[in-house]
Amino acid sequence: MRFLILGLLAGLLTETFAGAEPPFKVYQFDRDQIPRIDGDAADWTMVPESYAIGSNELKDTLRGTENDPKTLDVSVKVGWVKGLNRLYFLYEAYDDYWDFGMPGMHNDILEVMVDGDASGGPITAAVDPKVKFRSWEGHLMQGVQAQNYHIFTPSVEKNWAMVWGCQPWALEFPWSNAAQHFNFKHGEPGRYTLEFWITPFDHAPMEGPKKARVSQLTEGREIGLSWVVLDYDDEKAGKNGYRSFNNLSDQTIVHSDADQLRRFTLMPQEDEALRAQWSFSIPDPASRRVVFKDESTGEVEHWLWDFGDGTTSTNQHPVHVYAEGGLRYVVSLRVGNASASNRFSRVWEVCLP
Ligand SMILES: [Ca+2]
Ligand SMILES: [Ca+2]
Ligand SMILES: [Ca+2]
Repeated sequence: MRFLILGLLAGLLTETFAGAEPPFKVYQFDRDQIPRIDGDAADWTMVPESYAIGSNELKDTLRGTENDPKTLDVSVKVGWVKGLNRLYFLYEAYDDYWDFGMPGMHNDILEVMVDGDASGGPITAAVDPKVKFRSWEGHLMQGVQAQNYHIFTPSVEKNWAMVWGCQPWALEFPWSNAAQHFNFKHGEPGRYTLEFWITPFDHAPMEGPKKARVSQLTEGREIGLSWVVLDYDDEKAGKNGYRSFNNLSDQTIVHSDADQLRRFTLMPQEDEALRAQWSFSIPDPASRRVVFKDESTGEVEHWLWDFGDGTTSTNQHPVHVYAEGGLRYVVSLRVGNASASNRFSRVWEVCLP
């Protein structure tokens, strides 16, 4: 009995501890700074080093060993863009033996698992005792509510990744895109750069993207995400012959179980510039009542709305009733603080009967 209680307590403590780990950060790119997927990392230099996740965070959970940067040294940065449901990645790696001479799974691999709504649960059938792993039923559930990408690093004479499940369409544009840069040959040491984006799905069935539900990425939200670097260093080692299993999670089963993913926060922009922005709605056109919503960014201290009918407001989110109908209102919002100001207008968008 005492052992049972101790066991339960240890379980609780472990769970609390895992849950208490601070989340990693996903960098928010401005919409005019979206990375170009070309294998050139120059458009990531603005991302602070506090966003980089290095080899020191990885452990070989199969062998219980620390990563040796002389044989493999990697860095990953993850980004997002408000309004796009995509996760952007920059993967920079040194390997003393790049292994990509075979057409199948034997290849240096970055394995990325993503659970866009952080629901947890199975990624593959390996964790569901009700479903036979190598069965058609198992195949149809894999990758549906959280996805696992085996990304071939480098990919030569094969598709850029394998998505472990029934949704190979997720490897196609515009659901994903990838570009790599390297100049080593098979078996050589060297540096490798990969840029890619993937789309996280709450539901990604075999039927294809029309039946899929894309995860909605919003500022401040936490997602489930993790990766494992499978370091193959010799083609003679054969199937599953990787030298190390470099895991960002402390659980090997993370490849199949979204409960074991790390938490990542979709961050607001760093040092956000002062920029006026707003939206509006007209719930009942006949009343000519317009609901304005301030969406400006930066340190706003004051607002000045010009409704285009000769009236103004200094409220942040004003509601304005137009005396006359019209199709040609120009509405603007000027925002400001002690050192800067910015204006944003919408021309002939507010239309009333
Ligand atoms: Ca680029
Ligand atoms: Ca999910
Ligand atoms: Ca290798």
